[in-house]
Amino acid sequence: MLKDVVKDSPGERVFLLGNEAIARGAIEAGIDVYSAYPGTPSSEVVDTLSEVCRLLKDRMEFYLEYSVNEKVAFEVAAGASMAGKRGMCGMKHVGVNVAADALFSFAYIGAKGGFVLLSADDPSMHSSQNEQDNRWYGKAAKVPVIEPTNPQEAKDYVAKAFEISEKFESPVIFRTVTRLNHASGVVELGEIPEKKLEKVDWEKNAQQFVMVPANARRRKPILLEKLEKIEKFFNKSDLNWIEGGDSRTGVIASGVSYRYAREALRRLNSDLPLLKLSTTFPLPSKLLEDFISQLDKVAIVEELDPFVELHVKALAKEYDVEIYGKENGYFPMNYEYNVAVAEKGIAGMLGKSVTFDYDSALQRVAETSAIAPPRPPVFCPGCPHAASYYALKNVAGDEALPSDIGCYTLGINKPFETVDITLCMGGGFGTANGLARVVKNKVIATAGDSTFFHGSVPALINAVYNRANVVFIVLDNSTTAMTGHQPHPGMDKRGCGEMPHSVRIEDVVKGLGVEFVEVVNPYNLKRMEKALNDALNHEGVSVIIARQLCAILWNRERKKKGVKIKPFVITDECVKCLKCVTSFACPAIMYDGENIWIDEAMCAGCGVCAQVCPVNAIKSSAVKAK
Ligand SMILES: Cc1ncc(C[n+]2csc(CCOP(=O)(O)OP(=O)(O)O)c2C)c(N)n1
Ligand code: SF4
Ligand code: SF4
Repeated sequence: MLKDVVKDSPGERVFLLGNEAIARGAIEAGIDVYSAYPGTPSSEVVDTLSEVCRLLKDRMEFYLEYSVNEKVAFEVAAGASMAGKRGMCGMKHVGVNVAADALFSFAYIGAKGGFVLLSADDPSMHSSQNEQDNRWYGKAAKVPVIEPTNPQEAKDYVAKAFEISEKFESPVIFRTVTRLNHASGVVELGEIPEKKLEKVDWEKNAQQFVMVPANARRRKPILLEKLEKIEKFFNKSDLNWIEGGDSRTGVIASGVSYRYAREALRRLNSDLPLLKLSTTFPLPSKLLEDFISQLDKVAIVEELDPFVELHVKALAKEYDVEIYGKENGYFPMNYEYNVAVAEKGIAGMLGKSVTFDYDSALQRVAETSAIAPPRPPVFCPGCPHAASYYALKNVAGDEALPSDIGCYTLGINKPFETVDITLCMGGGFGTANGLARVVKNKVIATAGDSTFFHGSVPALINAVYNRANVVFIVLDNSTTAMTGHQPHPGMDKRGCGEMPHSVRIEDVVKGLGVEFVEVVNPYNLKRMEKALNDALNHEGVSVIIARQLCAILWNRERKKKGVKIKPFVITDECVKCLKCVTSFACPAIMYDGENIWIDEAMCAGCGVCAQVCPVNAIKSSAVKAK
């Protein structure tokens, strides 16, 4: 809880979420700058620090911002580091793809003040479009990677990451996974430093900071030298250790898989030597060699790719040790691990049976899930995106409908089916550019407001410049809803509570020279449909900004102001045609096969269903009461 994150009582043990522990680690490390673009499972770190930034202003001053995207977030923290300050940035795994251009060159430049990049990976894709193993980014960009294995380490290792970054003048990737970000555990608190965010004089050093080829060529050997030194350091680092007994059979486990492997060994009543790895790049070859040289058999437990396994295989050529990993089928290549996965693989190596019939248990879970009513995610009652999609569905024929990532991706589902493509953030407007050149159909692309700022603007510029014939709809609910309602440049909020200068989407669009720009409230279905028809008749780029506050925030806002939400009701005039259920499907509208009614506790009072009803049977309770 937030109160524990800011608690000034070193030594006290508190219960923290993994992401809160990382936030506390950043405080104890005395960060100067934290920048982030939200994304599950990383978001609670920036959201927590955004509160902390205000609460600890007088004790531990730092600058926090929600950046427009991950690349900018990376560059904000890198800028601070180049000035000698401690900079940290946070993002989900795919965010690192966005920031990668800056990451690769910053590795050459190197960190002056400590620099830590939090990469929150999502094995099993709980909330992601893919499953990628960002340890490869360390190897590809030549940047050290450290991985905590529980909430205590999640806190403690932030400061260690900064120390490593400063000692070797290198950015450090702090790689976590969902099971750690969203797990809770007991964490012993350290000290909160007393510091002000004091500005320093900028020290020019073009040879280091300006990556023209001549300088980059000079920096490359320096980078390689650093890696060698870091590897030597990691060989002796207290982030890694060996535990367990003496045996010619052992286990290597990295990141959270160490915790699964440990528990699996306990269940198997086996005291095998276990090498815990938290420095996954550069891998500590000496430590690994010393370990495997004593073994006949070794199991490697790591989620996702065979990252450690491939390295150990290369080392093992010198030794007579059999490797039990992913490549010979003892451990899976995909999805997140758990104790069962670890136990099965280790038991397989030992030729033992598992201690519990995991397969039957999983079978029972599957059978039970199959009889539970399906609960697909749905738009909230009153969601403005649902209204936009209803209008779009009414107007659209066979148009191609590329979309993007946000709450509005739910338009993939019935009854809307208005999402034909979701690639990556910004990819909706981007793919629209390509489709417009090769499909006979008109192209209507949708993107949320946060997504617009994040990655859609260059694609919009591209469409204007190349004269594409496309309709772009910005589904502007005035927030980044999907990841927890974080601020973005279009909003009147900033990370640390300061007054923002918000950027109006229509100003951006008009400034780019788009001739057709309309701002519409999608709750007004007729106006939304008219805007869509007009846009479809327009030759060239047209932009509709469908603006209505996210219903969750609208409800909160009204509650705060003491404004009573007036629900809608279905009157006796209802002819049970069920149009509101089958073609709009607001979750506040209930139908039990016989009766149809609106749940007044759920209804947001948006009035869209009243416009959907063909016989005007749905009315506001405010009107009905008169
Ligand atoms: C590169 C990348 N960064 C972050 C995310 C996480 N993410 C998914 S949707 C989204 C933004 C959604 O906001 P918006 O576009 O305004 O749509 P809303 O959810 O408000 O409807 C974010 C940050 C992601 N999927 N990819
Ligand atoms: S959180 Fe807001 S934007 Fe997302 S589905 Fe609910 S109402 Fe719509
Ligand atoms: S007014 Fe109608 S559409 Fe809007 S939230 Fe209530 S039931 Fe749903």
